[in-house]
Amino acid sequence: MHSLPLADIQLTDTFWSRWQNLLLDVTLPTQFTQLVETGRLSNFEKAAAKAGEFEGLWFNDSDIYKFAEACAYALTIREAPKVRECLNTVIQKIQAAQEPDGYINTYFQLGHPDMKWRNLNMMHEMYCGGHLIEAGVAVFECLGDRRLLDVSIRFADHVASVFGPGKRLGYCGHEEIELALLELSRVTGNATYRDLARWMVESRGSRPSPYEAELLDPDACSLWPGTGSLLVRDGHYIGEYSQDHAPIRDHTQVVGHAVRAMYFYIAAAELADGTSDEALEAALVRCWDNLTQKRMYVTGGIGPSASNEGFTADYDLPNLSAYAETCASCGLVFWGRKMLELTGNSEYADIVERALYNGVLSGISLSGDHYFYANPLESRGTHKRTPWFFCACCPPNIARLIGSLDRYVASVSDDRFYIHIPTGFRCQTTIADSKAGIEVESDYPWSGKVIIRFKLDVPVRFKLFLRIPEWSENMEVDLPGADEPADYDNGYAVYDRTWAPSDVLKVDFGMNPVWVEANPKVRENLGRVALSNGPLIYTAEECDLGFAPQLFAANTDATITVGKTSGLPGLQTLTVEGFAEIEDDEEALYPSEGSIACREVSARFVPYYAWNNRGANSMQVWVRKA
Ligand code: FUB
Ligand code: ZN
Repeated sequence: MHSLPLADIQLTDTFWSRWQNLLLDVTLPTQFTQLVETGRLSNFEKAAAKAGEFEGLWFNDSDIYKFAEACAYALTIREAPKVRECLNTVIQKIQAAQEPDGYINTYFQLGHPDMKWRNLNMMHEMYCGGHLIEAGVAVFECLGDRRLLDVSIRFADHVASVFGPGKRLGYCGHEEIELALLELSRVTGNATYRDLARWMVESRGSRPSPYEAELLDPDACSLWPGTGSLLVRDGHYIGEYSQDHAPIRDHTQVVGHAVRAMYFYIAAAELADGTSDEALEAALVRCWDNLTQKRMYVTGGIGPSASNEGFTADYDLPNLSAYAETCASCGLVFWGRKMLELTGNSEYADIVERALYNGVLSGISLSGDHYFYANPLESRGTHKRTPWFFCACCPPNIARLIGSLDRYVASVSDDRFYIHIPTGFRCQTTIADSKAGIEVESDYPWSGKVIIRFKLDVPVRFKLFLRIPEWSENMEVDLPGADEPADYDNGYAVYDRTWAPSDVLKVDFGMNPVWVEANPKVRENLGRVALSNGPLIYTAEECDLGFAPQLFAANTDATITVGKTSGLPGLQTLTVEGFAEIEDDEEALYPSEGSIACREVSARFVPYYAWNNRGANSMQVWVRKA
């Protein structure tokens, strides 16, 4: 199965179209201002002029590329002259900065021209180049503009002239180029890029690692003095930080830097797709299962630790100190889509949905111009979204994901049409060699009621695969004229029939608020519960409760009421019953048991993604159970 080209599908629901409109009107214009004001764009001007000092972090070029990619996607949603102008400016600056041999990386061009490709593990040259390629492909496919694609091809050819079988053994410490080369190969039809990507994926983890030599090279290490600290343990090279600990087929767990790991596995899944490489697919499934069954927050956040921006141990999921980088959840969504395409199994779509509606979306403010880098599940009031970061990987990552959301809701394959996320959309595509229009009307994620309308010129026989969400306990279907029940396949309800031109399928997934518990091995959450409703995880904020949510204990037997709050228009809230300790300034530090007074309270919970939009205040996802 594959996603529809972005031009063939439009999100029409009030939930995501709001984010996509914000993307065009607020998010991208304000990001462009940041790219200019922080010197990211002028680094390209300086590189073109071969004069001036590089400003910022050594991988800042990637922010420009991800921004360009997001603009390309956004412009398929609708025309926006300001965004088109920003994109055009960016493309021109990139073109001008590329060296005649195809090399482009303004950090090295401006400050270290003699040190190119010397510290592959930490210096991100191929990582930045990978984002360039993704942008080149997006601008070409979405807008028919080849300029960045040509820059990308020249860069990829340059990389292929230095690295590869019979040449130098080397691959980037931060994966990204592998998946980008695969995209480039798909678009250009040039198998060289695919072969290079495969070689990079397969070479990682072999011994000796090319990074071991880099660690012995003082000049290479001087580029980033912390290079060894993340790769070496007890004096031995480990490589986990960069997933260089073992060859891919021997991977059993997700380790190291979370974003690196996600991008690596995306490429590996793409390589496994369409082949019968069972060992590769098995390794991917093992790592996915380890991640989603033992190392993922209930929000779809991943990578609990700030020190390596990544993974620690099974069930280690601290709430207050959770790193759960926005980029890592974006990466999980990207990888989940590839696993879904590889296996056809709805459990991947379940995780994509979980991450999208929770851990990813919390990364951006409701106003579309403030961001979280880390996405904790508890706050004592010290967290606050900001308009930008010195290390600003997350804002353009979430922008490119919001711009390309349409890729995650539906897919097509020969005589099958898949609906993975039943948000409102309309599309025009070809199914079973016939033109088909399909429209979904829903109020997702606020309601599980969905209407699917078929717009066909003539009756067409095809299979509709409708994902049954993991949270749906009681699905009701109304399909006039259908006398046979649906088949079930890999978590999808399958309707195999000749569809009439104006058929209508109505579904109610039965969305109800539910309390969930964590595996007791997640020690942090013992005796705690989290509130969910359909795809959304809810959270308690002090501004709703009038007291810190840490004082609250939920009565999980009591009725939960669906409502609204004027502070967060358009959102559904859930009001639950429970108890709260009364804080008393006179109370001793250690009073005798039973002497702290409690009162019965109602507590309004809001969707997790929407927390921290009414000022900084205490927040808690996993509340105590009364
Ligand atoms: O290193 C490039 C990006 O910056 C990573 O993906 C993020 O984790 C941040 O370190
Ligand atoms: Zn990030």
